[in-house]
Amino acid sequence: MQMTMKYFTYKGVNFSTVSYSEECLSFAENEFKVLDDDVYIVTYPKSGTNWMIEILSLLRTKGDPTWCNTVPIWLRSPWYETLEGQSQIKDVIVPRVLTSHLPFHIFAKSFFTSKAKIIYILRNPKDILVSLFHFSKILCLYKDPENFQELFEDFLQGNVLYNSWFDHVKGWMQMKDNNKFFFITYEELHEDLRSSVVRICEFLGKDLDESQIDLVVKHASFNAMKENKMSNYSVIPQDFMDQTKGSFMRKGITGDWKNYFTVAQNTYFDKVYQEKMKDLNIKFFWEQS
Ligand code: PPS
Repeated sequence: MQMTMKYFTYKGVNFSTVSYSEECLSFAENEFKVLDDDVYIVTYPKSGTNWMIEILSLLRTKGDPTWCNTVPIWLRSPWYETLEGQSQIKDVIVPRVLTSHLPFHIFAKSFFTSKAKIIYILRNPKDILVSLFHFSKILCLYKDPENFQELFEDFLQGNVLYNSWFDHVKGWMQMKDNNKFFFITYEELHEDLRSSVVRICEFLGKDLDESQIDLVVKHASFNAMKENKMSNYSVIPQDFMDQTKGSFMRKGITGDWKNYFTVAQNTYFDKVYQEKMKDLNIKFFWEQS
């Protein structure tokens, strides 16, 4: 039976009543204590969050997959703003790698006076929309849209969990010149995972040799993660994520939007994109062709 999921807003941002409360969001914003050696993976949903968790897990073990193969991905790097995440954090190995989908304006205040680092991942929003369309059918947090057009409109209006992709990106890009902040696109990871891993190591000050980097690349591949039951969400309860209706590790490709968008939808999306992003002086990977 499909239940109608209820959203509530915290400081103008949509959250689901499953996994979030006013109190846990206020705690995440105002009281959560960021540690100087923390690393945060921050993303708009469906941008490659779990891919980065896997990469950073493997960097910690210098390419040895044992930890990734034995501990669920969400326990290795919990979402610090969720109810579940806040109870899991006490068991996280230090130095902590934590995850968040929060927009810039409600991120942990203590981050800004700490030495902690952020890795922000971006992805072509057209592919995010397609990924989200499928994910909405399997994760209980989301309203399941009637059809693609309904989600298409909601996405462009920011009438979705975590609100507008445009606002998320523009908010976080205020940090782009800060040396505690590193951003990379899903498309760059996809095109050249090895050199992306090398750049991530440089940002984090990690010193892995060539063969260790090769192991990270091997075990963070789409197929390796899809096969790894600790990373493919097959061990999560079905009433939370129902993978009989689709896979979390769905396709892992770039440009899948071309299989979903009509010509009219694409033209409209581009128009909204250009209008919303016109003041941001960055050309992203997917805009270059
Ligand atoms: S979530 O639910 O917001 O945390 O989702 P997120 O992890 O950000 O994004 C899920 C999409 O990332 C794809 N993915 C990968 N692609 C390539 N390689 C690897 N290793 C990989 N791991 C995850 C995953 O398949 C989702 O994208 P789609 O387009 O749906 O396949």
